[in-house]
Amino acid sequence: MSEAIRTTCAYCGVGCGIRATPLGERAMKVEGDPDHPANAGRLCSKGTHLGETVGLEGRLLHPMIGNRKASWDRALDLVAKTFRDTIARHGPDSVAFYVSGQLLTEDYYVANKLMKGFIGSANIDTNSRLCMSSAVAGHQRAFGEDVVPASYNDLDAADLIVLVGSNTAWCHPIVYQRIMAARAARGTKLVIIDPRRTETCEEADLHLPLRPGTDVALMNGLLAHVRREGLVDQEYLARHVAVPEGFWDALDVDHDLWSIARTCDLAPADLQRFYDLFAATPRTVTMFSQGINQSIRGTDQVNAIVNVHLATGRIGKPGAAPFSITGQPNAMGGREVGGLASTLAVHRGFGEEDVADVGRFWAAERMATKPGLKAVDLFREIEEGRVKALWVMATNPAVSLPDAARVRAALAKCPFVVVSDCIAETDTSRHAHVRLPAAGWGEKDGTVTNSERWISRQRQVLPLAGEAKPDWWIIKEVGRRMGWRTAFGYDRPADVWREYARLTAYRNDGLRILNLRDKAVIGNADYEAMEPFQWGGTPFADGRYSTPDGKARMIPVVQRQAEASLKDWPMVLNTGRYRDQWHTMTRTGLSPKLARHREEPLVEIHPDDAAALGLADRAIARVSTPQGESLFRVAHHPGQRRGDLFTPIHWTDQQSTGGRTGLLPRPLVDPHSGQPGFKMTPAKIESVAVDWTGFLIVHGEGAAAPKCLWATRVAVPGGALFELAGLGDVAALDAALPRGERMEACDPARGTRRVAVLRDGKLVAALFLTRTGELPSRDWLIAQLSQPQGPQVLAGRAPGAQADRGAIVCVCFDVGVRTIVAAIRDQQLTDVAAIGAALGAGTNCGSCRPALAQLLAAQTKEAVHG
Ligand SMILES: Nc1nc2c(c(=O)[nH]1)N[C@H]1C(S)=C(S)[C@@H](COP(=O)(O)OP(=O)(O)OC[C@H]3O[C@@H](n4cnc5c(=O)[nH]c(N)nc54)[C@H](O)[C@@H]3O)O[C@H]1N2
Ligand SMILES: Nc1nc2c(c(=O)[nH]1)N[C@H]1C(S)=C(S)[C@@H](COP(=O)(O)OP(=O)(O)OC[C@H]3O[C@@H](n4cnc5c(=O)[nH]c(N)nc54)[C@H](O)[C@@H]3O)O[C@H]1N2
Ligand code: SF4
Ligand SMILES: [Mo]
Repeated sequence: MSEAIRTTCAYCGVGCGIRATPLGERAMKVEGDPDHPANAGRLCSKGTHLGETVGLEGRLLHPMIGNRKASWDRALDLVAKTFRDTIARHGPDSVAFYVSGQLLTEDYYVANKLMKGFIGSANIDTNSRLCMSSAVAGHQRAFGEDVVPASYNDLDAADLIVLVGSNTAWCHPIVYQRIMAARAARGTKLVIIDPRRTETCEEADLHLPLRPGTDVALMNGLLAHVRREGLVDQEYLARHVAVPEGFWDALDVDHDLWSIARTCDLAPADLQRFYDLFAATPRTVTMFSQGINQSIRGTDQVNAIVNVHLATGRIGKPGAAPFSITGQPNAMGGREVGGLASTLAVHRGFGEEDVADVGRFWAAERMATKPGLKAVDLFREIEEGRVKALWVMATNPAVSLPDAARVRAALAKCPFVVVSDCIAETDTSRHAHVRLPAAGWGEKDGTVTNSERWISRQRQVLPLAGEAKPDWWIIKEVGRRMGWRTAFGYDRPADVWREYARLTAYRNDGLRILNLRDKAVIGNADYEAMEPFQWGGTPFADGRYSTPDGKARMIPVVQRQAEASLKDWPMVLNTGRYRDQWHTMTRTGLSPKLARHREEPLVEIHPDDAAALGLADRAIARVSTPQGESLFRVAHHPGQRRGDLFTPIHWTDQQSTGGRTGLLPRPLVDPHSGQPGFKMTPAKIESVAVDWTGFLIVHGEGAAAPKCLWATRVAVPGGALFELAGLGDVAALDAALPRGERMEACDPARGTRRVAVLRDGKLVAALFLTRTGELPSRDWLIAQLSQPQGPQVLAGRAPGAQADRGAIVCVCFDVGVRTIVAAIRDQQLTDVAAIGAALGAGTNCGSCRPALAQLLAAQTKEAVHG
């Protein structure tokens, strides 16, 4: 067997180190890297199952012009020529790149240089606009530079951790496990501020289910409280922080506990508990994520948090910091190179001196001199015809931008769309004139920066798929073909790295903390062997900030009136993530194991709201907003606030007839950052009548979805499972069945129909439908695919009773909810470790431990009350 290669996880901003061992051409063994500082060998469910996503299924293997295969030469020439012609005719601002925090730093650097130094426009924006830009703007306002002043070891050193708008247990599971370890070791207190009761709340000391959008009030109230308690660090403020006139006076009005509790719709006693805990605990880390950033007041919300830390001097010290945790594996790298339309490069803006310096360094032909279009504005300009050529790299805006229907219309109208992606068919690439096959994770080579500023190598483990090429190579080839052969003369990622590192050091008189001077002169072999390292150390430890006077800034922020719900839109829609899916599912959707945690896009609603609206659990419902509508499967969830709905962002036209969350949010953005407010959209929900429900299991790849009202696909071993619901005659579904020998059983009294299709005696498809509701477990039937079968397969279960495991909770060991509940009851298990000992659940990646704790709590409650 070959040796393990050290690389970094493809998914979230925790940035876990991985040891990957190639097993032939298209498979690998994946293990946590015990020597990586981010994870010390641990991996969550997504990282653990990365090996299931590196096959060729769905991959784009050749450049395509329209629907025809093309050579790289022809495709690249066409891209270069069309961009050149468009610029010649309509100017540099008539073209744009829309890129991604899933590019490597080297890719990002080359794209940014091409657009801002040679094309002469700053129309390069990234999906980080949807993700981190409010944190960026907040940091810039407060610190003078976009620096995250925290590290994971601050979590180990803290006595109180406050998670604001972060479902850490699902979205940053290894950080969550680190928090749990700190709690076990030293009793660190944990407070969660989130309108929903997520699994992250399961082990917390306190959960504050605040009214959505009231975080500024909550944090300002906290600041007023610490001031009343005499805990403002006057000395720190005097030496290191500029406080605008009138700042404190504004806090004296309406910031008493009762007013804040009313605004935030929280129990005053809970709020008091949090305020007292915070006041009493100097070592506090406040970690925040999309519940804060993805708001039309995101930047103010970030500054409300930072203000409290500055005022109490809880920054730049061990265990004390405001901590913006990043989403994508290289969102931070993108911020560093400057891949946002609102920054130039390497933490520089568009000041005259910055433009001149960077222009000189690049020997730029035509420098951008002003910020470019931010993502939401960019797509509006495309729709209105002002931007005429667009290159999308490593992101799926037809799904992930707000008002996705309009984004699709813009893409359809755009005269020239290029898409670089690993996957052939996405909702975005459907609109591409040219599709360029990009190297995927495991094939790419370069660097990424995680949430705590550690830069790690991603290394190539497998050969490139088909004719795929790395993104940096594709971009520099276009640059060369546009005429800039020297500026884009890179031969390898190390060439790009060295240039980028030199630029961070270029005329950096100490004002910018981002400075990679030490890594700028390394040879190719050293780059190959580069160990993870952290830039910036402990930022602001000396109290010096990256502003002209060296002082941080307190930013006055006020709670705006929470939007009253509108008459026709009585609910508030909140959107976000599932534990085992990644964004638009192009990779996690390939993993049968990951698919089992949540098989369908659900709309979660409080049971009382559901009862009032006549929405049964598992019914199909239509969620509508002023922007659009989509169907979802109803899930009653007592952890939802009354009046709030929650839907996942993952499902696309490729997987489902519904669950299209992207159609629902409004394209409204934060005025400072341009980040959309994805977490609060006025909405309504209504039940949709269906005549029957059912499912179809098909062997093999690429089975077409049956045509009906509701059809969602997930991968299962050897094939696909479709969950179905619809109206009228079910015979139409037969068109989706593969050819073969058919067996059927119908029970008109119960309204059931079961069809099995065999080929050479082996099961290739099973269709089960019912009008009354009862369906067998899918598990047994999935296991029968491509097995020899007879008519008994129509029973839908093994001869002799077979317990239904229920929804899969532990994907590593395939343990279902019913198995766990039965074990808790029958074996009187009382903690998560005991469940692990009995069933294995939770003992590998640990991602399901919060869910196990929840089941334990529910069972205990039942035992007491029932
Ligand atoms: N499994 C998984 N992990 C991921 C990803 C993934 O797709 N899947 N994506 C990665 C990426 S790119 C990102 S950006 C991160 C996102 O990570 P998170 O930010 O943790 O995830 P989200 O589910 O988007 O939203 C976080 C929480 O914000 C809450 N929230 C909504 N409105 C408010 C509010 O007004 N105030 C407060 N305080 N909270 C509110 C929501 O209820 C939700 O629980 O996850 C990363 N990790
Ligand atoms: N309603 C709502 N919308 C949201 C959010 C929300 O919470 N609510 N969250 C927002 C956030 S935080 C984010 S980060 C976005 C994410 O949204 P997207 O960026 O649109 O989602 P992905 O599925 O990650 O898209 C990445 C694409 O790049 C491809 N890809 C992967 N690796 C590579 C590579 O190395 N090179 C190339 N060229 N292609 C590659 C994948 O196949 C995939 O098609 O969604 C945003 N949209
Ligand atoms: S927490 Fe999970 S998804 Fe995130 S980097 Fe680590 S293994 Fe990957
Ligand atoms: Mo993100």
